[in-house]
Amino acid sequence: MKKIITSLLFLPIVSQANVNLEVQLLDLFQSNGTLITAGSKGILVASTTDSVFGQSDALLGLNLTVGSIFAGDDVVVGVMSASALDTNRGFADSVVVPYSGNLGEGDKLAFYWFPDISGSTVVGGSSYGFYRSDSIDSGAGGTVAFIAPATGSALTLAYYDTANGGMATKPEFTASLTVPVPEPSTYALMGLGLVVVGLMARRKKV
Ligand SMILES: [Ca+2]
Repeated sequence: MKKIITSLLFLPIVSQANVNLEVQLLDLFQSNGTLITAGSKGILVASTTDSVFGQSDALLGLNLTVGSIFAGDDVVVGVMSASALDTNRGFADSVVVPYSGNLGEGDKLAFYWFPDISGSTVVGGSSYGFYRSDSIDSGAGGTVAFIAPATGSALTLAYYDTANGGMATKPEFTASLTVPVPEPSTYALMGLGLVVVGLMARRKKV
């Protein structure tokens, strides 16, 4: 009983374990160098146990919703749609991130954008861009890092390309990476896996 009361007392503190992350990434480009279209998707991701972010086929099939996990420990903490911002095009949104489990202060953050995707799943053949920095002049004054801030605080990640007075160059802001299309052998393996799971489920029933 004492334990339950103690946990109840701690509940309000847990609910305050939020951070506000404001993202302003202006002038992001498609793989062909033209500006991204309005409505294309971007995600803010936290790597919760290591400093490595999943790339390439780790993104295949990823659901672009808050809480999705890929590459073992990378968690989607914000989902955004690109919009027209003055004469630029990019992402401007603020997200509230509750810290819990492995997700917390000091986690590295990164931003991915998917110019070809307007739905909610990453499919093979999609191009994407990846951006993060541990120390860069945002163009808005001061140096900011893509690192999850202390509980209860706010962080603005405002990054512009050099054309807008920022420090990011066009190649950094271009979706030059590609999610590979799964090979037929991968599908075969996946099918085999399903058959095995099906057989195991069947055996359990008997
Ligand atoms: Ca990771």
